[in-house]
Amino acid sequence: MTPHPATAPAADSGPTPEPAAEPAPATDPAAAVRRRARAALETARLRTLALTDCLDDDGLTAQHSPLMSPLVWDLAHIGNQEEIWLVRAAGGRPPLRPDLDPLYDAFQHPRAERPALPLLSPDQARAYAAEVRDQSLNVLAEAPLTSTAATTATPTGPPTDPLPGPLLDRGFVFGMLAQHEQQHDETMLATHQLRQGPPVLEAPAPPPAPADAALLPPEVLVPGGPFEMGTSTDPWALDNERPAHRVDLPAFRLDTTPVSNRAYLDFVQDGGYADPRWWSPQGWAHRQRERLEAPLFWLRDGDRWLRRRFGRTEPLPADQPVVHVCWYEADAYARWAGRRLPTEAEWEKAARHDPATGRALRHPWGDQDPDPAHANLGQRHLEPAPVGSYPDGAAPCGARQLLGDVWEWTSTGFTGYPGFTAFPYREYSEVFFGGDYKVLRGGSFGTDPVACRSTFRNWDLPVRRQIFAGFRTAADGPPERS
Ligand code: AVJ
Ligand code: FE
Repeated sequence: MTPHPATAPAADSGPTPEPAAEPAPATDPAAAVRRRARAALETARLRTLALTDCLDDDGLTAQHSPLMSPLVWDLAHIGNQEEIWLVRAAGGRPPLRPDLDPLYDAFQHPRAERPALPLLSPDQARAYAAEVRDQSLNVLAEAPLTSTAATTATPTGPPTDPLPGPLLDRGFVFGMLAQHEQQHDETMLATHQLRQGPPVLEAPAPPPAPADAALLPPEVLVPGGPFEMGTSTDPWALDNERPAHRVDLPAFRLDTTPVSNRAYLDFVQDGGYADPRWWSPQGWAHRQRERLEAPLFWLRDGDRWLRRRFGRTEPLPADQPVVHVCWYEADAYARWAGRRLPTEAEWEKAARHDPATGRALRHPWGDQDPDPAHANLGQRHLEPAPVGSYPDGAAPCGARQLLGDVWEWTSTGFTGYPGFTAFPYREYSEVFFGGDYKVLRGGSFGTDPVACRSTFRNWDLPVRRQIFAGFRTAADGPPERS
């Protein structure tokens, strides 16, 4: 068996796919934006195709779980969103397939209903996505990519008609669509994990833990004080990450690494799932109703534990971060451990604030783009790396693996920052504000670097376990000496 990367080469796993040189001077900032946008779109498409070309038509049209769409729905939805935003709104071009809009509108059809729709076949969906991509690359080549550029484009597409100027500013809408496709690529990876049947994805194992992993202090102290949360300047940041604002936090302590399978197994073996003291009232009701006894995909085999991962059953690796736990399980574990989940603001301060300069960093390690030494991102490995990995990706506070490996549940519900403005459409974030959704931070091994930074916000319902989510715990810090 020849191991080959399961999915497309990630932008951070070697030379970035370099598109044909633009006939523009190297000093033209628009040319640099175009190159970056084109590379991000191409990386996303290679991954989309890798995740769909590995199954036959039955595997693409089947619904592998009522929680998920058939993969062929994601494929055509990726193309349809790109048509709406890049071809119609940014390019001002006439619609290609306006008849598809209602079929692939996530708000018109819940996931469970999607298999019954008259969807495009796998071949039709591939051809449609490719046709849209041809046009959007033409739009990218021609679009004026500055905030002041006037344009004669007349956006025709639903759901809104935002001004093309802000949409094109520093390539925002191209970055938004690359992130959209990568988000669906992670969703499709979760569908693969839920799918029954022989394995079709392969990837090399992550590197073993570094020598100092066993010597790390269990927690780090983040001193009290203000920091900058969110961003007003990152060109591809999505609306819910904006605007930047000052948040003052008391000192707190945070686990140096995500909670491991070994630590979580202690909770399981201590009877944690049978003791309502550790659970919130809703969490306990949910545990009872669903008879939860361990993370999703764990299997008990006599007195040892196995896990199922992309079609293989293997011993549970004790030193990897726990994954596939819902918010209720994370919250119960934290209470059992005498701790709590971090708030979203605490997580971001740990992942961004540089006390040496007072500046907010784009990533825990600094402003450089992620590379394979920083974090386990981009589907290079199809599992988390051992806790304590990636010393080069450590934050100024000393915490490791804040980006990559597993999404981390926080205690905070999803809402808009002060001064939030929906852009370019309310359905990306705003319609989810104030619901039952909990914020997740940091990204997983399945998240692409383009959709991962210290300001990036993800959210899901507290019962969800099919996402690649784990957590770390926190505690109030000692008061500052004065
Ligand atoms: C940000 C992951 C919660 O999948 O529901 C994809 C991303 N939005 N298409 C989701 C998204 C529209 C979104 N999450
Ligand atoms: Fe979508």
